[in-house]
Amino acid sequence: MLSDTIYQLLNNQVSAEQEAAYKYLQMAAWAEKEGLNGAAQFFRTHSQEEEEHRDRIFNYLIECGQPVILQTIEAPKHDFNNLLEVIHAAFEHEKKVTSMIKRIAEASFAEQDYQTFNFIQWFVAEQHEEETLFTTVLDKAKILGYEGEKQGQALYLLDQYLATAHGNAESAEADG
Ligand code: OFO
Repeated sequence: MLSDTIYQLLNNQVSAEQEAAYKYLQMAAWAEKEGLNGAAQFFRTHSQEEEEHRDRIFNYLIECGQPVILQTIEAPKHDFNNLLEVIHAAFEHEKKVTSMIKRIAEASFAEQDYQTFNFIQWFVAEQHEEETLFTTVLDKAKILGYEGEKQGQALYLLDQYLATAHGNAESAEADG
């Protein structure tokens, strides 16, 4: 049985993960429209990962005998000026999710709900991984000299990098 506070936080997180999936899917659609196939693949993969996160919390609530109540999700932003703006928007969203996950970790620890504290550790690690992924992508853009406005080779190479960025991050994780 979860406390009311922990239940509310986890139930909100189900919709927050769905919201993230929705945002990244919209970013993938924007990238497709711009002919950035690598970026589109990157954001589609990321969107699917968010759906997996949603399901993990959904399942945990069910296992705990708690009702899952889905919330309204606003239509995500769909117009962007360039790929750098999209990557920054995604990174900012990840930082917001990290603070939500941190709040669940803090609340469960404070309440001595060690079962939820243990459950949420996977998300703490995942958020670290995701923030690192976006930092790496932004570093790559900088190295390539891509500043958002200018099209051309740097944008082409960044798009190519994004096509495999998820796979690269996962293998670096496995090696480390
Ligand atoms: Fe991208 O994060 Fe879910 O939790």
